[in-house]
Amino acid sequence: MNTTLLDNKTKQIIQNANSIVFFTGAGISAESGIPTFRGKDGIWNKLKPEELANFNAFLKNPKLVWEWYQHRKEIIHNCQPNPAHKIIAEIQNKFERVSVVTQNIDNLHRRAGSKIVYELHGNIERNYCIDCNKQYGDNVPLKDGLPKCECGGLVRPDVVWFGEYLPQEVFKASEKEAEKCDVFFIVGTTGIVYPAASIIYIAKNSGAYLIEVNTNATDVSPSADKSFFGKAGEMLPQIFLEIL
Ligand code: BJW
Ligand code: ZN
Repeated sequence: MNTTLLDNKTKQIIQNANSIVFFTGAGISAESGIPTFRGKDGIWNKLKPEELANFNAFLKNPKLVWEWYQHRKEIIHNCQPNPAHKIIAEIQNKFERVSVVTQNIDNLHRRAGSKIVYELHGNIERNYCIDCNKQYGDNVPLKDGLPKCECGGLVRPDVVWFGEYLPQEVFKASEKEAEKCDVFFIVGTTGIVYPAASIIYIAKNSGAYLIEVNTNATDVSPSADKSFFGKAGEMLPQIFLEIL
């Protein structure tokens, strides 16, 4: 059976868009095999965020937090971008501007080929020393299992933990993208973590057409102009199949 997903209005709005922003969360990488944070398969059903994703937890037990990130990095390295990441990269030449504002630290948008990617919560591939700020990639020296800089300071993942500021330039640039876009997709996020989620409402208040793609309804759903409930890896390719 040949069913269409898009109503005429949504189709036209997307077709006529100059600038499209994809605001993404853990759900977009779920079909790649990376666990989400919340929900029934979320990693935080088993591990408490306050025990791991904050600076005090790292200072208290750096080995545990470091090993948790190493474990997640290993999972990520064994995963590939899925059709949702790929279609976003594929359409970047079909519109004047396509940008990705992601809360994810997994690098999958770049690996899929997206060129304009704003990482609000950092990137698991990078690390830095908490004392001298020296940047590290994968080459972090370990001393007794602890990630130690040459200055003796602890090295931590370059991600944003609770209570920490988001990278200000990345955040400001994301706000600008949201302000000037025509269509704003919200894909695979609960939209409850701030200030990242505020970008959604900046887009809304600037007049963008909001389209949500999620397996479930979220706090964001009432603000969306259109919601598609289903897997991002199936919904996004289908949407753009009907557009292009
Ligand atoms: C699918 C799918 C499929 C599944 N297809 N869909 C009250 C108390 C304490 C703090 C606060 C408070 N109120 C506000 C705060 C601030 C706090 C906050 O927002 N907390 C809320 C949780 C309440 N925010 C902060 O602390 C931020 N900083 C800050 O505010 O700085 C100012 C400040 C400075 C100094 C002092 C005080 C304030 C920083 C937030 C950093 C968040 N960091 C994390 C960890 C990153 C590193 C890591 O990965 O380890 O970022 S937390 C985690 O949540 C991660 C994510 O990016 C983020 C968002 O999660 P996301 O992406 O939405 O994932 P899920 O799992 O929630 O949702 C997945 C969705 O996908 C679901 O909807 C599914 O249905 C869907 N789905 N499969 C489509 N196949
Ligand atoms: Zn150092």
